[in-house]
Amino acid sequence: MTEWWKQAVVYQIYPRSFMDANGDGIGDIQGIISKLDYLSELGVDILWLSPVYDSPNDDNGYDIRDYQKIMQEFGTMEDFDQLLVQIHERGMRLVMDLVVNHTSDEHQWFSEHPEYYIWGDQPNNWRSFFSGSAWEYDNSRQQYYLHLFSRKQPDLNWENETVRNEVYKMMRWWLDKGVDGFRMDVINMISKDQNFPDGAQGDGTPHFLNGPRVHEFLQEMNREVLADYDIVTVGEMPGATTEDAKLYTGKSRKELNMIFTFEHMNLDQGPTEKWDLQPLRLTDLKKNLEKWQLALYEDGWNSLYWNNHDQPRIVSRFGNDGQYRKESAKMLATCLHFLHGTPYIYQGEELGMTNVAFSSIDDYRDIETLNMYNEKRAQGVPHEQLMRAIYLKGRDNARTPMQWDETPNAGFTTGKPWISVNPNYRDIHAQQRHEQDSVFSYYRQLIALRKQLPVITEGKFELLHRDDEEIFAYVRNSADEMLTVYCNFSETPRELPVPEGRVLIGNYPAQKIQEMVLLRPYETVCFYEKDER
Ligand code: ISL
Ligand code: CA
Repeated sequence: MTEWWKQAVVYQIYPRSFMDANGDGIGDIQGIISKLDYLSELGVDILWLSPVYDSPNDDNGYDIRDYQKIMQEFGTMEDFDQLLVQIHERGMRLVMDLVVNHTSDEHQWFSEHPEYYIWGDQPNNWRSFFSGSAWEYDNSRQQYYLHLFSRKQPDLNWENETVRNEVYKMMRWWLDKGVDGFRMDVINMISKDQNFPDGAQGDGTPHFLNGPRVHEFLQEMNREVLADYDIVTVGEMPGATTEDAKLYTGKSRKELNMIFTFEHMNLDQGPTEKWDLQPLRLTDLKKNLEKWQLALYEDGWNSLYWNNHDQPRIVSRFGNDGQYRKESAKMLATCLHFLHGTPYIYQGEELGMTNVAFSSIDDYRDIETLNMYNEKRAQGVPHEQLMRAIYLKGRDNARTPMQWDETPNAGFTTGKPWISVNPNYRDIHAQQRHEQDSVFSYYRQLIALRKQLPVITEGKFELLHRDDEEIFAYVRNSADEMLTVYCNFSETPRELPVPEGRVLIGNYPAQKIQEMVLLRPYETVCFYEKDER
């Protein structure tokens, strides 16, 4: 089987916020179908859909009630089948979200097969990712069940072989339908230390991240399911190191194709939690990405991302969403897309969409944000301080509706959207695709270049100017090609030596290069050379 996913670019759709076709304010499958031509125009190869399964939506579909039914608000299984055909007709592929660390408490399994879940007579001190204890008391059973996320997301007991076989059967059902792979939600949390020891300050993660049997389970899943299909797999893995990543993605290990690391996403937070804010130091980002680039070069594979439905918008985070919004959006895209690995684009990133700052907490919808706010308010933390953290880090930054045009509600819906649109939609929207110098057109070029120049997929990475706090510069080298990437992460103009080759792409009008390359605020410029021997 060819490793087609190595030359591919993935586009993530968060269906609830992508496009509403029937005016009820909620994105849906027909809405996605209506935008497939837009996605082909962008040039992406793989669409990853956040969950579209039947769910009571305590965590927007990451709490699944029925794995083989489509969420009513999103449409029907006929709509889904039509979507799959339409995607394939355009030469694209479809990756489904696989959420099997937990189900909804409304899944039939929870009432009919309690032994599929994790029970204890006494809770330990683990805290849930969504605030409060990770254990909930069940009156009828007179025991506590484990939920690493919301209390409506009980964790499945992967020690139980029947659970594993049920999951594998369900996966085969989707693959036999023709889907092209899975993004596996928190898949490195499925094996818990069976002694369930307390964690320091309630942090249970050392006892369930990359747990004792996780590799055994993934190898079994590979044998039982994945190996029979020509698909792509990516595991979402908070707390996975490069050493873990080699084990999860090394070829001979027969587990997954790639994983999502969180290390680069955690660099602008303090040691305790994501709400503990800290400015990014560019050298930390560079050194971290360098570590991943080098560790997975020979064996294993990187996924590359700045954004997803859980992260704030990158242009507001590592860029400048004011005066230099377009420049910094393009610069960040370049920096990421020319690394070694498979790039992921999150809906709206290709437009340079930004964070949002709603004035009232009532405008927020995310369970993580709301639980955190309520818990910390009760502890006496001031409202303003919490709102500041939410503006910078809250997950709803990524979940405001996709901005299609300048008509009311950004053309996302004719009704009342389930979450308000970002008020900047009149300036930032998808009609920019008709403009040559737009962020969209720039992403399209980056994606097209990946198909033309093998060095982008294959070249070896080397970091330049490693201690510079403003410039991210690197080279990609293969036997006969060389690509040099210069990125200015600051507003300060800088000069760098002229590399070999011709200018391949940049985000400012071409400069006349003499002694040095000038890097204006958030400028990126890349040089390419091919040895024609
Ligand atoms: O979002 C986070 C930090 O803000 C993480 O703690 C996040 O919850 C974690 O990365 C797991 O994410 C995945 O599983 C969750 C779901 O809420 C997320 O949307 C999903 O991406 C539970 O299924
Ligand atoms: Ca709808």
